[in-house]
Amino acid sequence: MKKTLLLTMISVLASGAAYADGKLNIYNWSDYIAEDTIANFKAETGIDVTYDVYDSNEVLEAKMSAGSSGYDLVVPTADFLARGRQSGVYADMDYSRIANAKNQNPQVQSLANKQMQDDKAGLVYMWGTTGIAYNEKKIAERLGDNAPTDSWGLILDPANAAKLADCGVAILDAPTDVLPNVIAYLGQPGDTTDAKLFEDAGAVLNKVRPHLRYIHSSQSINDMANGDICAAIMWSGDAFQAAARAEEANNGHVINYYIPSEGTNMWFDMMAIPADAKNVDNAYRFIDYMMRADVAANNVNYVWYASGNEAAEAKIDPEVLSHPGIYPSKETRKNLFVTPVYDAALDRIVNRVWSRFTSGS
Ligand code: N2P
Repeated sequence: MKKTLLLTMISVLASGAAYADGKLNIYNWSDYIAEDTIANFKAETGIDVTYDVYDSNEVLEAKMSAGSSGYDLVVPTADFLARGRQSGVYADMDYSRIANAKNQNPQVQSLANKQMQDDKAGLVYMWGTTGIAYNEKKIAERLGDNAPTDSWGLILDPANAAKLADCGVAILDAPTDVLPNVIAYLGQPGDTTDAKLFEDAGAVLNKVRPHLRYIHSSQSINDMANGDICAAIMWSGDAFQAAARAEEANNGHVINYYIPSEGTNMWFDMMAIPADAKNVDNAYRFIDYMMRADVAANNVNYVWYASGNEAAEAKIDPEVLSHPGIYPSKETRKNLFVTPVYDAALDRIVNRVWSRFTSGS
């Protein structure tokens, strides 16, 4: 009895740090944080972190709308956060509790706030674009010098998709990141809310559908790096992570990413606190930690997405900071649009068009 008590006391003391400050449950995008960030945070604070990942706003939204997710910190894209805020799923962000919020880039944050029409929803973690990643050699072999590696047409023109089918074409399973860009490809404004244009975009995708290897949002990083697919609609940083993995593996695959000249959406992923979060103090401690310039820079240097954090820039690799695909030039930014938050009626149409496309019916 005595011995058990002693042993219990010793183990409580030994793991004291881990229990003293409680828990924190995080739900973030896959491939979206440096490898050592969570371990460093645990070591510094003693907070016991559970870190889960998703690759779809729809999956996150379903979990959040159902309630009692158990998560204290999640990272929805701004349009999804805005809809969640309207239905009371997310708490107000109290910036007075985040000393390092001063590090935020005011322009980027205000673009996101403007999109959400809300300045208490959360802080931009990373932002990026949606574009096309491709395997230089495999595309040249199949499309020659005429490969339109500046256009959505590389994948959205069925004649091209058919020629690339054997080396593998993939599209993100992300309706709100794909449909607006198909609309831009059709020469229409990507920030439209016109239901008819979404139906038109669906028709374009349905023609390409037979030539696709898959529609998935996180599988393409490794597949592109290994040469198992050759062209994919991807998010910027994921494409660069694929390029980096191919380079590290020294497997001869050169992966490029471009922002199509017809334009693309610029999106913002937001650190947000669910209204029913149990470990709110720890969520704020984590956000404040993530907003430290050195921590934010370490994350960017690993994931190759642009940071919402301006103070981090001094510590970001010059190669990343000057990369036109990550921090687009003024010229390219002219082609970027921010989609409005869709209302329930348009959201239904978007989902209907999308499920017709993904199910191939
Ligand atoms: C990270 C994908 C995050 C971008 N792998 C989606 N907004």
